[in-house]
Amino acid sequence: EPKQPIVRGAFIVMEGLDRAGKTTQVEKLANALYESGRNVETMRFPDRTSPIGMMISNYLQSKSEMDDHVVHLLFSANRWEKVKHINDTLAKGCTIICDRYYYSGMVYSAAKRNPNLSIDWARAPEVGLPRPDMVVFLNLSTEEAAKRGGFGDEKYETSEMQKNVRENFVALKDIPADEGQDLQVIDAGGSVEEVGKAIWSQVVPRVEEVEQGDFSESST
Ligand code: 2DT
Repeated sequence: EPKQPIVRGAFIVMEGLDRAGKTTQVEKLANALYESGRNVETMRFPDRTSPIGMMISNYLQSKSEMDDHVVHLLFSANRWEKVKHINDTLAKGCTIICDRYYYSGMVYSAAKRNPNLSIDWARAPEVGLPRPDMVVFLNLSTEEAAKRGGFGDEKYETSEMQKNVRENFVALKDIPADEGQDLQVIDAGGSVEEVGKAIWSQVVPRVEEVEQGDFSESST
């Protein structure tokens, strides 16, 4: 029996706390989807390869200083410059697995606890971006995160920032807009294999639904 043509690819986002294994799991999931016969592309934000992305990267490496609002808007612009590519890729039936998206955008900027940079302010420039079909949130306890070793040396890799980021991700659940509801929480405390299996069992049914046309064309 011929397979039905795919309506569009699914847009799957992986979010989570630092050291939760996000990047490893993005690769693992993309490989498994590819082996199941699908077209798949991985993306990550920030995309440090564009001129805007290079400005962000310099900031994260403390090679430049920027106002909190300015860098927030650059992170957002770094997503907007990819919108056409995202839409074209999904339209040709290719699934996208994306390492971080605007959930990180809101949560990290607000974690700076700048009194003039609320989570609502942070959300505004993200409004209208393509809405993911599923967001996998890799959750990691503070204790488990500590066991996985120290911080790197980029700007946000401090225990104060990480604590605030965790609190903000939890608080997303209470935002009346749908951010919190988008997040499918998966415990990242297990082995790479265990976490990979948990992700796979959540993601595949959603990818199949989207391929068959069961999605709403929505934006943030
Ligand atoms: P990576 O370590 O994943 O390269 O991220 N961040 C990310 C923000 O502050 N805002 C955003 O919009 C995004 C996508 C998270 C580098 C750091 O950038 C943070 C960690």
